[in-house]
Amino acid sequence: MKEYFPMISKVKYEGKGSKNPFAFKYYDAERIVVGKPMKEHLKFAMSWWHTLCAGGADPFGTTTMDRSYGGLTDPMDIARAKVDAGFEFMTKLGIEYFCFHDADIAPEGKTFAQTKSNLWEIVEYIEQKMKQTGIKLLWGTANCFNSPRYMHGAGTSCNAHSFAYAAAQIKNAIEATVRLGGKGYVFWGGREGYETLLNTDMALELDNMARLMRMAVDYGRSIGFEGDFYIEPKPKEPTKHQYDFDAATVLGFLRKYGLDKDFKLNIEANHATLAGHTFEHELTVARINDAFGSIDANSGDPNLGWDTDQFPTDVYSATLCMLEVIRAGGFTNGGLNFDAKVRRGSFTFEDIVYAYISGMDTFALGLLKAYEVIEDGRIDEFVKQRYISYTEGIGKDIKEGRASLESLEKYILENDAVQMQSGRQEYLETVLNNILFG
Ligand code: XLS
Ligand code: CA
Ligand code: CA
Repeated sequence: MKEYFPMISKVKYEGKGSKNPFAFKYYDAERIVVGKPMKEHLKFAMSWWHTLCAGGADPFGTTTMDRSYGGLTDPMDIARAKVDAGFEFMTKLGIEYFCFHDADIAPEGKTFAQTKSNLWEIVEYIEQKMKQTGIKLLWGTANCFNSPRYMHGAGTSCNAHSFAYAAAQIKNAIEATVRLGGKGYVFWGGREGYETLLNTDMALELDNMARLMRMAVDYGRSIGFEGDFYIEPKPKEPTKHQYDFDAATVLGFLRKYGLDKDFKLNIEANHATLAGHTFEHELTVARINDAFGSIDANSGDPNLGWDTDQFPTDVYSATLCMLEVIRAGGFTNGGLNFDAKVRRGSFTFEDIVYAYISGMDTFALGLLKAYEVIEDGRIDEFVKQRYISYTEGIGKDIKEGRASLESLEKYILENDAVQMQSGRQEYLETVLNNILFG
């Protein structure tokens, strides 16, 4: 069989002293870290779209990356070659999961019936490869944002025919996910937002989006899907205002429509920063609301205001992310999907290998450092002490629901000299640097 990544055989862990660009410096898959192998803490996944499909096109220029897989022209031949290349890549890197959109794995046909048969032909081929390699599906999704039929949205379209088309696509994408044993199904609302309120019935659009999600849950559960449905928040791009703005907004939506039992959140780093939050803020909001599900690991660029989907290399951010994952009890159905693409100028297959090695090493180091932060204990202890006033007296009464405005006024009349304590932010930042670089 044709080899697409001849520059690597099995990528191994060689330790931080290694200068081999095709070796892991921190990711040691089988190393036991606090009771389980690193690979189980991290559950790395390959994104089919960025890794096997994206050609480097941007609004100002054409593709730079050859994704013809050796000059193939027939879309179904290309789709099969992507399966071969993808499984070769994951096997060599030791990546045990992947994620896909329907449109990434199989080409659209002239009719929906043709699209459906293309999809199922490739699903069967993927299924064989999964059996041979033991690689698993993390989550599946439907691409309901690319086609002109979704120019006004999919679930939130003003056009019921577009809504119905999205429903048909989602039905098949859920079936494919179930058939491939996926434990997650993602809704990312690419076109689910608006450009101007002058032409928008926001109430109907949101009700309809919830209706589509309810249909997905009902259908998924009826065919045996026991995993999690996810919403992936993002504030803008492609629409000016996307309905799933951030984790807090999504939680409000899910609760309003009674979808919170079936849905969790898929948090993407770059989307968090576009919403004006940190990655760890969004993860914390998900965790404290029992909605932590899965992660799209990538990063944006502080100098650019759009979704650059870069490979994550920031160990500081990865550490704070992994701290949240640990606090959430680790991944259950979710994992760490590299929703990341190489830069337009990094156009060779070799660059994809470097990118994944770098992303995996970054999160492996982040995992180790997060446990060091916990073991060190200074940060957690500081936070505990900071809220100590709620463990006794009036604070305990507040926390346990025994206080009222009257009882607190009485207390203040007798004790009106409030003593404050420092938040010690600079000290804590030094502690973190000390653990990361000390
Ligand atoms: C785009 C999103 C998308 C989702 C899946 O910004 O990140 O790729 O993860 O549809
Ligand atoms: Ca994503
Ligand atoms: Ca993104």
